[in-house]
Amino acid sequence: MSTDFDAIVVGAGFGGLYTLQNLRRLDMSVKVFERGGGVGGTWYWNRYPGARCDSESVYYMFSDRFSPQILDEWSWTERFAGQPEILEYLNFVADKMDLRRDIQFDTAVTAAVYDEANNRWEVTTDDGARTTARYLITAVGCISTTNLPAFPGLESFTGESYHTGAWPHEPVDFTGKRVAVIGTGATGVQAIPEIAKQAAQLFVFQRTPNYDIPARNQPLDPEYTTKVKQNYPELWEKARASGFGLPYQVSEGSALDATPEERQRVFQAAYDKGGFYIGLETYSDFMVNKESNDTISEFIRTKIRETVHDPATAELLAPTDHPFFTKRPPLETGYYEAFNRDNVALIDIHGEPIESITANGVRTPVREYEVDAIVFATGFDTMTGTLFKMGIRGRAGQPLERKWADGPRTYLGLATHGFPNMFMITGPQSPSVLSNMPVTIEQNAEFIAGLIGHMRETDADYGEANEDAEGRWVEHHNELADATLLLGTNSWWVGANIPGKPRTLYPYVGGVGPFRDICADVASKGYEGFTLASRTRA
Ligand code: N01
Repeated sequence: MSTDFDAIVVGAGFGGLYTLQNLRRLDMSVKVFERGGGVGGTWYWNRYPGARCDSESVYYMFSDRFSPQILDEWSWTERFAGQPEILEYLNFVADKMDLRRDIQFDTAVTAAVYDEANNRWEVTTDDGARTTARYLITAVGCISTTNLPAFPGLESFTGESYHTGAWPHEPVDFTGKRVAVIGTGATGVQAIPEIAKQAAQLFVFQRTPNYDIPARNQPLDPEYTTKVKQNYPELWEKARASGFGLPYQVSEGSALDATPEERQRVFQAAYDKGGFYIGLETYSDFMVNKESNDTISEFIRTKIRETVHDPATAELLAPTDHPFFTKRPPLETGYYEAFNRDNVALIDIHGEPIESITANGVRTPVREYEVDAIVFATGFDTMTGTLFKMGIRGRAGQPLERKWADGPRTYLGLATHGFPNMFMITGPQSPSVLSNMPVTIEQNAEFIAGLIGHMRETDADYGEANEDAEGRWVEHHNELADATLLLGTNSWWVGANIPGKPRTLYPYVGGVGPFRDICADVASKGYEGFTLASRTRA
């Protein structure tokens, strides 16, 4: 078996699968390493009850660029697909395109070292094997390293414990059990209503309330799906040119230009439509204008107060410490209604901090909450966590985590100076998590394949982002970030959920369409900002 390839790709989720296909189109030999036992990435690991996509399923898939046949053959059953259906889709894609033969499952990368003398990457995996390749492409996802906070006594708990991001493959039955859920981000918000239906008693530990928006999920009408399929060419173009990778009708105006009555009507219509329409199709300045943001924040708070019967619980669930959309707003299905059930109680960690995890449950200054199971919905070390775990060493043995000690430094989020021939899918400082991921992933993978194809055509085998181009990108990225309200809110978008992590905006806020235009411009100028050369000794 060969241990030397043209390219090594890490990860077999949306990003890895599309990258593999694009590199095959260049006739390259490719090896994909995947930590999980199957394809799917996020959708392989996140099997918690209620796990569902927050992008509308008809747009959360590969476009015709991957395979017109797959686009035509696959039909979703729900407006927002559940985890099992998305995993089924990715398996369908892998089978149809015969992708598995290049993927080694159950294999984690433990080191990836650039060998300067030979201009190759040497990758070590947890089976002890060493594999080399000219190119290293990381498609490790943005939200793939779980965060389990170091609660005192964590190890002493004798009941069942789960992290939503590493859920067992068999369904977990909470029927008749006392359960604690810690965390109320997008994941907790999806899991809580489902667990509440089974558990005898559910204690929800909340640190920060979110502005949760109703998803309004429903079965998809086949007629609607057919219509979407007929319009796909136009819809994909619109999504690619848009701010968030979705073909929505984005408003240009400020909420402050509307009368209160007009605003109420616009908000209500988008709220009734469900999903992210309320953030994307109403007014355009929520991320940059606090006063405008106050109007929508209050609208959602009012909805929370109207839904939750107990006024004290409603007040705890209504966020007042940050503006709407400065943290990722979760989509909810029956989340607020769950708190109207007799078996569900909300514990505000600010008023009643978690002192420790005990053998029997969770202890606060008020009491010990005895439970049979604890579900940690405590999120992830996003954007950089997985990259840092891979032992990536660039020129002169420089560790990636040392280069990025004060925050990521990238060129277009796709490459970083000092790490030649290494490219990233949805890396920090690219639109990534501020977009509908498949649209962004396609753009990233196509840019990288285009760059490698160009190098091969021009007999270059060494491609590195220049330091000055990187510096200008970081400056541009930060300038845009500074103009928003995002840095003022504690969220994982700015690394605030992980103690000691540099506080900076990790995803690029300039929008999917403008980012695509910038990349196209870079490519049209012979990949301006990259040093492309022939370095390999004969
Ligand atoms: O993680 P989170 P998540 N003590 O970091 C709390 C995506 N996603 O897994 O807000 C007590 O958002 C933490 O509190 P706070 C989506 O992009 C996508 O829910 O930091 N609590 C928070 O409540 C999402 O944003 C889909 O104050 C602690 C929670 O744990 C991202 O995944 C579906 C704590 C963590 O929330 C991550 O969501 C679901 C501590 N020490 C998720 N530490 C799709 O649609 C943390 N918390 C594709």
